[in-house]
Amino acid sequence: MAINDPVIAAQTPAADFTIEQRWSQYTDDEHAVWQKLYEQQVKILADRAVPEFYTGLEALNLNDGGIPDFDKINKPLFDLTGWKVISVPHLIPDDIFFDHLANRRFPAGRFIRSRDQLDYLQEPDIFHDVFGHVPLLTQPVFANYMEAYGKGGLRALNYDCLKNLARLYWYTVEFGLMNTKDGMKIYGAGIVSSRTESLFSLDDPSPNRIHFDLERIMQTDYRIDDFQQVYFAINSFEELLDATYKDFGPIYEFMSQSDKMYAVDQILPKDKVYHTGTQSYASAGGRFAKAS
Ligand code: HBI
Ligand code: FE
Repeated sequence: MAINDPVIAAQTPAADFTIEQRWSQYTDDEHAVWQKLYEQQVKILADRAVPEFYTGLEALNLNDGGIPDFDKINKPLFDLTGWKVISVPHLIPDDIFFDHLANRRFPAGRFIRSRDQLDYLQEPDIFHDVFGHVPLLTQPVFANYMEAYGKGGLRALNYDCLKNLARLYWYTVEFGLMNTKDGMKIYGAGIVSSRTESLFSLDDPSPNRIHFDLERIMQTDYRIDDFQQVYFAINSFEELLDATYKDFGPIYEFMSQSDKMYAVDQILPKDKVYHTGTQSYASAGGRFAKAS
């Protein structure tokens, strides 16, 4: 459950798990936490994120001094790609989540992390969701991918292939990298909203960096408690969208028969490898490593 946010606690979510944002009820300190995270993250990111990310930040004016008012940012966002941001109290059931994405509604947590959680939190707060995910929803091809993902998710429910689809989301929407004319850049929300992983994902010799392969990714395990041990890179958002336009049916058929899974640090003979990681970070215990 999200940290004690009284405005969430005062509401009963609707059937689709939405609540009101009630922007006027954020405290000055909550706005200050957003501003601190925003300034820190934009500084750390410098030019490490894809250009479309910064275009989105500007288009939605997310640097307006505090927590964005969804009623305000939904106007330019809807005009650009037909998406809008809705408020939810916490992680919501997969089927409801997919249905929102399939209808161009992005569920964002209403709460913001506390000052003693600035660096790491498990559950997506408004900074992870709105700073991390929403700017790229202004990019038409990525906006189409997110809708296609939602529709694919609804289908996956019928094949019991949810875990495969969750992996695709994880290694693209959350932790994806992209090859650009200026080198490898970040587009995944989980990275752009993380002070430390923004550096680790591109610079550290530890993780593997491999080219995007949809079916391979759908069978690759992932970690939710620490930096990724593998990152997958695309050449463009068009490549990502094209990969989801083919009929997932046969893929689901095949995967629902086999529960084959590749380990997070595994490299396959067919992989197009950009960097073979040392895995030194993970093998030293990662963020749980004893201070030596
Ligand atoms: N709910 N609010 C919220 N935000 C998410 O990012 C989210 C979710 N429910 C399920 C989910 N993500 C993942 O399981 C996706 O891979 C489907
Ligand atoms: Fe996320």
